[in-house]
Amino acid sequence: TRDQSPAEGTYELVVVANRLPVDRVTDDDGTVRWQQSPGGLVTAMQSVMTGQDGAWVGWSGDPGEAPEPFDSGDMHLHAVGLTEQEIEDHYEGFSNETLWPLYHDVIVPPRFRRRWFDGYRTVNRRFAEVAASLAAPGATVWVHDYQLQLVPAMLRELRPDVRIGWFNHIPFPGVEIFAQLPWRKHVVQGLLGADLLGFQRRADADNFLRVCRRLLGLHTRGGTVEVPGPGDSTRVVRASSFPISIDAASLSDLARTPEVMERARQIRRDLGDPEHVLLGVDRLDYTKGIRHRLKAYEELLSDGVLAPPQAVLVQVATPSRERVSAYIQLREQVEVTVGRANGDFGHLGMPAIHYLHQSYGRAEMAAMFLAADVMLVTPLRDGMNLVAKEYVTCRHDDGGALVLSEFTGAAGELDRAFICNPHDIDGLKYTIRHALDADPAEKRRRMRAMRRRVAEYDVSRWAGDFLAALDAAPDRP
Ligand code: ADQ
Repeated sequence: TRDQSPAEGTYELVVVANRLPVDRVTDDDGTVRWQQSPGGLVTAMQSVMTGQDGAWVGWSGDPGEAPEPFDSGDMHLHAVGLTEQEIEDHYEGFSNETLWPLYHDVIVPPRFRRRWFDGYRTVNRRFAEVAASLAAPGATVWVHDYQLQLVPAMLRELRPDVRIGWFNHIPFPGVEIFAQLPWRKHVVQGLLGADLLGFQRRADADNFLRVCRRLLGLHTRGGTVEVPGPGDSTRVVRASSFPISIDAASLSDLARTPEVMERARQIRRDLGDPEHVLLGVDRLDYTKGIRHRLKAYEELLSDGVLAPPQAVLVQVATPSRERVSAYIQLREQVEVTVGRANGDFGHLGMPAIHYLHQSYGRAEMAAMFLAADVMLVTPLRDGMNLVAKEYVTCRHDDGGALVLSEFTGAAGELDRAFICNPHDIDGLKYTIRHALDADPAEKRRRMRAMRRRVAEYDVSRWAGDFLAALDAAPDRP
């Protein structure tokens, strides 16, 4: 029990993310309970929050008033309420129709609407206020992702005593692209409220530093930005890279269980015991290169290089952002392509492509990874891509082969994959064939090297490195 001003809380570590780490589920008998969300961020933070006095600020996922704060395990969970209109403006609008395409190389045109930015600012302020009310004096606050880029500066204004870190899960674009954003200065100034800005790749951090120089005329030196403060004072903000990872040990253990290994064999039998099983697993998102992958596969079928029943492609496409028009369009395009390929190249009981627009549990995903001879990870742009890391982690048999786009963050670490440029359809076809036909000993060597990398640099290393760097960030308050 320490002396506190009413504006201060008691939590030494506060995580601020778009979503809470739990989902509300309603059981058959109508009772409502909270269940841990499957996402990697939740697992990552659990390893650093265990035994800590930690709080998590996030949206519940439903419109309307926020549920009362509650405790879950070692964490205090504080929900932020969003109205229908705020979900439309802040989340679906500015976050997913403006920032998401802008930060992913404008694969689809970003839409700039003033009302959306107003909503973004209002919601960011609400998150900042809740975080400010929960943080203990001198606490550490870790803000996540592109939905909350204004929070660092808003929070610093309310609570200059806390350490503020922000991590970007998606790419940070080059200055020529970022410059399109009408509110570019607001966003950069929002971020510069932090002590440490974390990015997936060095290149993303460098893009941010260039934006600071070119658009705000700030001075940068050795990965830091000098931010003018009151009078002659300057604050120093560091921008570094921390490639996110997965809980490799627990996934590897899961993939070794007899149940998962038997399920993997069953999946191959269900597919008709083909010689080659190819697999894609993505959120149904235009950044993931699903159309390019299907195009290449369809051409391999029509060239007669691959044919069912010897070869099958399984494409799992998780439902995502289903109210945003670019996603509705993408779904139609993908489903037309799959339908055409099956119509042209399938046989009774033997489709060329098995398409699944569904979510699965971790064990089923691990079994699919174990069953796949070639994993196709072909995004046009991706901050990291955890599916690539999950695939190699499940391959304790050193089997399989990973085809990986050079435009993923993961390609920086998994450079022993079969690297491809998904825009180059001939090149992609060649790389898929190469991954199928390469010498098995060579494939095992590649797989071992990639598995080693992910096992060493796992998600708790990622979170630990970020928090250590935040603790050591240049300007202690
Ligand atoms: P995402 O764009 O969602 O993440 P990714 O990194 O691949 O992309 O993570 C997706 C996760 O969802 C994986 O753990 C995967 O196993 C799981 N998943 C996918 N389809 C599923 C299904 N049908 N059923 C069950 N689980 C499924 C964003 C960025 C990435 C960055 C991560 C983390 O876009 O670049 O790697 O955040 O920072």
